[in-house]
Amino acid sequence: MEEFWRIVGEDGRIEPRDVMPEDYRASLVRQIAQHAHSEIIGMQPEGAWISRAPSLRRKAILMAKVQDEAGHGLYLYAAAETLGVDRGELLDKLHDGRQKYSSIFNYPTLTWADIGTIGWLVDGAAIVNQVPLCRCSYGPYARAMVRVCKEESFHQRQGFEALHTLSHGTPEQHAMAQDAVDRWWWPSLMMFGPHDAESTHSEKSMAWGVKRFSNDDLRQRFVDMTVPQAEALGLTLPDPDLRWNEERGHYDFGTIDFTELFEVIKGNGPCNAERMATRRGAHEAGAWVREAANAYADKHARRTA
Ligand code: FAQ
Repeated sequence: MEEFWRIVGEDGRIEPRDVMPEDYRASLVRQIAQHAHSEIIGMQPEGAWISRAPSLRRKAILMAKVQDEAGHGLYLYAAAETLGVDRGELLDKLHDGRQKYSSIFNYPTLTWADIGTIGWLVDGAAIVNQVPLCRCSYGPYARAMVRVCKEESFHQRQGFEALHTLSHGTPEQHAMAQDAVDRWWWPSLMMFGPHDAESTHSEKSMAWGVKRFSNDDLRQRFVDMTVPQAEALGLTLPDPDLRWNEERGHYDFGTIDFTELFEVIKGNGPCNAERMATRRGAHEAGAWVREAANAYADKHARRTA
């Protein structure tokens, strides 16, 4: 294992054929699978608005964004497979609840403004969390993150632009934008996970060079980045305790209700049941595609043999 620690110590990359501790491998499978599942479940809240987008331009943009999320899921399942697991097995674990996906996708998208808000806040939080992962110690995960982050960055800007249009539209449109931000702000802060003191995996993940910054540090970075953007949008963030702290050089913010996060993770969020039912249904409806792809691969393998 000396070689593993040497590479990690020198900020190098661990590659699939390198020797690695079993708990490093298992923890990466857990995190990458959870990340992949989040990408494909994350298609649902926005997908629900493709047929209701307010213009052809907005519809084309949203379709492209949702397809990007599917692509991110594919890179991530492929990265997980380099650790010796099979994506079919990972999907089975998602479907029977043994693996998780991000809490954020268990909230409903009630109006068109939710779509702009997801782009702005949810993709914004995802970028803050994922940019450091481009330098994580596991090569295939780090490389997948580079492209994912570039695409998320575009998603974030399109969300900001959509929300800016609403915020500067009629009073009703402005109110719709404000309502969406009021509902998505706190769940977005929860995406970064529990407080550092309650984060079970952080210590090991940091030692392994998987995590570069703690949950609370990234959450603070997100708040600091987002407050001026809210001002530019002409919208307020629903936190009376949010204020610049000159001494710390950061924004202070109110107390996060982590009971809500843990309830959502346990399956008790507003849309958990619906998201899982839709996911299982899509998997069953796609069985013929997997059968056809396998038959095609077998035919080619026989021909080559
Ligand atoms: N939701 O010890 P920690 C996207 C669990 S972005 C659910 O701190 P860790 C893009 C955690 O698994 C969203 N579960 O864990 C997009 C652990 O449970 P376990 C996806 C959560 O791993 C945008 C327990 O709590 N991004 O999809 C959450 O060190 C728009 C203790 O927590 C990623 O997955 C949560 N929010 O840190 C798509 C990024 N937080 O396994 C569509 C990669 C914590 O012990 C539309 N992942 N838990 O039972 C990470 O960076 C980390 O895994 C964290 C959690 C930071 C999420």
